[in-house]
Amino acid sequence: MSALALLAPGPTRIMGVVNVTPDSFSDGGQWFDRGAAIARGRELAAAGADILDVGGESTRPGSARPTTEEELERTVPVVAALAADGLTVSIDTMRSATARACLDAGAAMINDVSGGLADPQMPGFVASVGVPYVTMHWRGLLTNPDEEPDYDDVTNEVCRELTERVDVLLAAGVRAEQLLLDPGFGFSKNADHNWELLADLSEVMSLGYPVIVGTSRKRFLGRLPARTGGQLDHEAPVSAAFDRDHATAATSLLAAQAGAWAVRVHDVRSTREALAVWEMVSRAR
Ligand code: PMM
Repeated sequence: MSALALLAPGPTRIMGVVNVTPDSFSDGGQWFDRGAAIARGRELAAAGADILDVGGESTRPGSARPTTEEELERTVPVVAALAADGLTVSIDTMRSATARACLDAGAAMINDVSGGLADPQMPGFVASVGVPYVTMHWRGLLTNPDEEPDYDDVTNEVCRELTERVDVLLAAGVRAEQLLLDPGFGFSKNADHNWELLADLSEVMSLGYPVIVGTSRKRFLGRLPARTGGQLDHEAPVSAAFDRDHATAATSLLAAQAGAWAVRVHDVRSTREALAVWEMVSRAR
């Protein structure tokens, strides 16, 4: 199968997250041990993940970046073990050196949250290897979690900035068929921005590339209106990351209905079941 056959149209794929990090947003430290990370990847595949997204660097605001050596040590053995099982593996990295080593170890695609901005070698490297490449909307490394992002119209600006990245990548020789876009939920966006983007996903789809949506366990899902004593309470407490899987299944279903190529989630089963409900309703029609 050619590397790009992965991008053929079809039902929304589920990308299961395998964070081999001590400090990720929502599952920091849980799968940091190599054996635990491999076991987690197998567990997500058994739960119905189509792709496993292995990452060795946390994108949490203010977290210290690992060295390339540390990132390689975390990711390469996990990618190699999961790929050897015949599973489809994506490498979540901003570094071309890590992407190269993980492709050599059996990864089938590259997921770059910086859209090629963090490593100037990345666009040329992606052109040379020809594999699918996720270009996420990114406005730089976040140092301060409380910094207020600034947009006049978040969807327009995300689409415009993604288009600028696409132009840079195409100019570097990347083929359009390799590209996937991701609006980057939670990256330099406050809760209102994230909800607006989710409402406007069709505009991101209309850019003409397969789209990945990663809302899983993100902070904006932790503050939902609750019903207390029959009243809607808009100041409901923020729930812990692990409590956000129900909301994630709902946002992932909305993303799938808007035409997302894939949804990136930590808890595969809840999203798999939400998508299966839609599938059954579609069949019944
Ligand atoms: N989010 C995180 C990490 N990688 N990749 C893509 N393509 N899209 C995302 O939204 C995204 C990502 C941060 O989440 P995590 O550290 O909790 O996995």
